[in-house]
Amino acid sequence: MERILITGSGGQLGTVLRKALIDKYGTERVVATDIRPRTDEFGSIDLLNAVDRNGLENLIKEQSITQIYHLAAILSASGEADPVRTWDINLKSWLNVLEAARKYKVEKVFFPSSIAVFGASANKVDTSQTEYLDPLTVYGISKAAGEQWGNYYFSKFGVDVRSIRYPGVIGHESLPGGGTTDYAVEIYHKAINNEAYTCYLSKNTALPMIYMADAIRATLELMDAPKEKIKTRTSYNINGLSFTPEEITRSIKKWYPNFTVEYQPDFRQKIAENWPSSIDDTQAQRDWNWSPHYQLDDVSNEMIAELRKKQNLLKEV
Ligand code: AKB
Repeated sequence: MERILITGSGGQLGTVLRKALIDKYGTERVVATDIRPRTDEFGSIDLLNAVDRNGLENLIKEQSITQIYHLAAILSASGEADPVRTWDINLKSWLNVLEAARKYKVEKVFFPSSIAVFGASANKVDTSQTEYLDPLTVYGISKAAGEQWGNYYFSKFGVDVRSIRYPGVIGHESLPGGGTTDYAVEIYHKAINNEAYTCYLSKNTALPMIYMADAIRATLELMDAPKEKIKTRTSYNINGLSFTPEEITRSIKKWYPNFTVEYQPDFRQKIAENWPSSIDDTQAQRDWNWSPHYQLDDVSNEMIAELRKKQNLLKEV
């Protein structure tokens, strides 16, 4: 009988993963938590600060948790405003989760890593699974260290840790916050409101991205894969799609020919320039059959249709 704990349930990925896990396991088996508690049509998101080790352990014990999805984190751009706090939130909470998983014999633990683990030395095109990691941001450092801690708890204590290095995630269900790849969601919101967009990256900066439906499917497929198939216990590269701000603009113009974008690169440009432009995910393909379904025009098509639907519903209210 699975009992699932999610931390960071109110975040961009957490919002959608929570719904997917509720669909899979039922509301009563999913314990959703966040630093900002709230109640919605799917039930309650309870207050949990994952940095509070006792609070986390008590919840795991009381709720007989069998799987943890630890999504609570501060992302690359906002993390730079307070590096020490970012390290504490991203890494201390992860160590708390790993320790609790070891002590209370949690069956599986999911850790979201990121393309932010790569830095200046990495080959930028088709960056490989085993590329050297020299991250530039404190978020990237915390994810690179977090991957190693996951691997350590797996090899030393047998904790079944599974992890994905997410590219930038694009979805219509929730808003990103504080990332370098957020522009790829913001741009659709501007387009459907017939507004111009000012992009904080330069027009030729290619980054790896993934559509939300693919990101959720990857997470569930990895967590469902037989244990012996999981050969990488740090974190898996996964590929979705790659594009530049200019290319996404061109795609959006197929629906909104008058849409305009201005480029005013800020500090996030440097972060993006040190990340890969595309990802090699051969190992995820081989170990657990990963393959993405959405390419750029598929993403635009669905984002625009879904955001328009939401907009029309709001107008009706
Ligand atoms: C960010 O931009 O910080 C995140 C990520 C790529 O991990 N979306």
